[in-house]
Parts: sequence; C-alpha cells; structure tokens
Amino acid sequence: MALATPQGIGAIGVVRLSGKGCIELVDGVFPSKQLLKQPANTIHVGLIVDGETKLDEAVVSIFKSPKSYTGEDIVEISCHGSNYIIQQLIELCIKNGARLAKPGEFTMRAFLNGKMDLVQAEAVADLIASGTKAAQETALNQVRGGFSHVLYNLREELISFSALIELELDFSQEDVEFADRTRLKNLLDHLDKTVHALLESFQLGNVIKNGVSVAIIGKPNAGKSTLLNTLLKENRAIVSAIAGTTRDTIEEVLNIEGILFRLIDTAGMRESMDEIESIGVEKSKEKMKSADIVVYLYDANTTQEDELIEVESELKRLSKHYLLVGNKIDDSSSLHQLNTSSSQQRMYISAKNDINIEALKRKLSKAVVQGDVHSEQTLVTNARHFQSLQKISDAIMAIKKGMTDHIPGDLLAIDIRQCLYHLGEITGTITNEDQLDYIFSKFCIGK
Ligand SMILES: Nc1nc2c(ncn2[C@@H]2O[C@H](COP(=O)(O)OP(=O)(O)OP(=O)(O)O)[C@@H](O)[C@H]2O)c(=O)[nH]1
Ligand SMILES: [Mg+2]
Repeated sequence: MALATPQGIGAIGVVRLSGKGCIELVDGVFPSKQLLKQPANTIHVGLIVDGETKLDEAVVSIFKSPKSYTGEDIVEISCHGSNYIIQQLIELCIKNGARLAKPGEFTMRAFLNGKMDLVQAEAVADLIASGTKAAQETALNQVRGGFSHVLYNLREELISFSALIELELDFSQEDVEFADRTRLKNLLDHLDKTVHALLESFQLGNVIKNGVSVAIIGKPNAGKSTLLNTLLKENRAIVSAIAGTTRDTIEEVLNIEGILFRLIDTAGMRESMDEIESIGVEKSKEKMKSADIVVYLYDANTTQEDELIEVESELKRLSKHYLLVGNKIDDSSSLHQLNTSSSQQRMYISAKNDINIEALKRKLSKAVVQGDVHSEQTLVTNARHFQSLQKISDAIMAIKKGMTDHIPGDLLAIDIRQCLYHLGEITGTITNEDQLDYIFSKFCIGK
C-alpha cells in the first residue's frame, strides 16, 4: 500500500493497495457497500470509517487479478487530499494488515507477474520523469513495448537455431547439419544490424532523456550573456559593456523542439590578473570540454579569421559538436567588411536585436538530431540496455567468427547461448534479485 499521488495538499489523494486480501481489507473500513461482492473494474462512493470515527467520503476503485496494473487485486482509494486524512487512512490500512510499499514495488510486481517486461517497466519510470514532448513520446513508445518487441522476435529466432545446433551435437558422430548455416548467417546479420541501430540510437535517446549541454564560450564582451538572455527571453544574466562582467558560469534550461538544452553562459576567455576572474576562466574551459555542444561567440566586427581558424582546430581536436557564431551584425558601421556567408558550422546573429536567433536554435537542434525525433523510431535511453546491447554485439561477432573459422558445433552453441543470455538480460527474461532491487529502487513510491 502506498500514496500514489504527491505528498502535500491536493484536491484528491490516491492511496493504492495491491495484493491478496486488499479488497477484503478495504471492505472492513467501507461500510457503505459490500466490496467483496462487487464486480471488477467498478467504482464506489462511500464513507471510510475507523470504528465509530468517520474519516472521509471517498471513491473506491476495484480491479481484480489478473486484469490490473500489477496483475494482482488492486484497490485505489481516492480521498480528499488533506495531509491529515491521508495520514489517518494510511495508518488505518496498516492497522488492518497492510504494509507500506517500497519505491517501484507496484511496477516490480507487474514485472514479476508477467504484465510487462523489464524494458517496459523501466520506461514507466522514464515516463513519470519525462519533462519534454520528445522524452514523453520515447518513454511511452517503450512502455507500449516498442523496443522489446524488436528484440523478442530476434531472440525467438535465435533460440530455434540454438536448439537445432544443440540437436546436431546429439548426432555428432554422423556429421549432420540441422541448422541451415546460410539462414543462421542471415539472421545474425539482421540481428547485428538491429543491435547496431539500437546502439547508435543511444546517443539521441540519451539526449532526449537527459538534455544536451551547450557551452557559450568566447572573449569578454562578445555578447555571451546577451545571447543567453535572448534565447531564454528573460534577463537572466547581467550584461554590460565592461569586459569581464560574467565571473561564474550560469546554467539555464531551454526547450527547443521538444529537446531540453542546458545553456551555459561562461566567463569571457582572457588572461586576467584578477583572481576571481581567472577562476571563472578556468571554469569556462572545463565547461567547454564537458559540453555536448560548444557555441563559440565572437564579435563579428572585430574578430580576425586567424582567431576563428585557431578556435576551430582546437574544437575539432576535442571532437566537439560546435558552432562559430559571429555576433553584433546589427552594428552596421563595420558590417560592409564582413564576410557573413554562413555554412554548416558558421552563422551570424545579433544577440541584442534578436536577429537569426531562431536559425541558431534550429542549428542547435540539428546538431543533435538528424531528421525527426517525433517519429516512432525505437530509441535506447537506458544505460543498462546500452551495456547489454554492446555485449550482444560482441557475442554476435564471436558467433560469426566461429562460423567463418568452422569451429565445432558445441563451441558455436556456447557463443549463441551467451548472446541469448544478454538478449534476455535486457527484457528481464534473465534477471537476478540484486539487479531488480537496483532498478526499482530508482522509482518513486506508489508506482
Ligand atoms: N550592437 C550590439 N551589441 C551587442 C550585441 N550583443 C551584445 N552586445 C553588447 O555587448 C556588450 C557585452 O555584452 P555581454 O552580453 O555582457 O557580453 P559577454 O560576452 O557576456 O561578456 P563577459 O561576461 O564580460 O565575458 C554589451 O554592451 C551588450 O549590450 C549585439 O548583438 N549587437
Ligand atoms: Mg557575460
């Protein structure tokens, strides 16, 4: 049993109970109706009582095994969302034999009862945590089994091959081949391709789930803080004509086309005698190294091409996604001498006058997303899945190599079993208790 809605005062609070006897338990504190006699999927209004004391008028929903979220009997009590009522209700349930659920326990039970596989269960947590459209769509796709489905089918096929190869072992004297090697090779190629596509999707999946960090780097007075403010459409950072205005890094999030960007305004890069400013500059360098994307902002009116070439080669050396952005193109006094032709990595803006800012946003999102993120594309967003996929990929390589080298069937069978093991690890066909505890401990209570 757990409170399924957030702590604190709300219009309603939902206390959820799952497991054998939960309907009977609530029946005991709900005299208005005989809940035990009510059919599944029905709701009932009535008083919740603790002996003589009336606690609240509530709505009780009944779900019966196996047609429920956890696969067990479930009762949900929607009461008025007062801290006092909820606390009393929880204590009343405990007094009558319920115990508090652990984080994620409802979903863990759903998994253990075969209502969903592990990928789906993990996606439930992602769905709850999703803060953008893209994150929500990706998680929902996985909750509905998009990802598992692909792997299930391939695993099934590989299992049948594995069985045929094991069968060959029983006839090892007779030198027969039940498993068609060409078809096995085709299956492995297909599996390999699928696994690689999934592995590659991780970068985007991760971006969608965790956001992309964008460091705005450049010399003092380039207009970095102005750009941050213009992107956010608010006066977040102090802007002034004094070089060295920003001392510390400033981070804010911005949602561009459904993806979360973490924008980082930094202290302008220069040699400084000022102790605090030097610390700021060091921090800027660190941010530049750790960011997913670096926006190098410069004053387009005063900056020489040599500087840009030098910066560009440094960013390439760090293998960064980057944009070189010339600022202050509104300053027409020197505009005529500018070569403002833009390319994939270069563009020109005015941070102060909001010129080309939309184009900059588009370039940022293009730097991480090729094509449309809102498609039904299957994305890997979970580091655990990524690691298992890498192991599957290694195992496929081993099987393929074994086949080219014509290794004996029993050794081939071991490699295939290894591959099947890692496939099962992702969807939860093969799990151990520690792993489950770890996965579900990251859930919120009541889910
Ligand atoms: N004309 C013009 N001025 C701009 C533009 N963007 C910024 N400025 C001006 O440039 C000066 C410096 O802007 P900031 O945003 O503080 O520059 P910064 O890069 O954050 O500077 P530091 O924090 O010192 O590193 C301010 O006077 C801004 O008004 C622009 O697009 N056009
Ligand atoms: Mg600044």
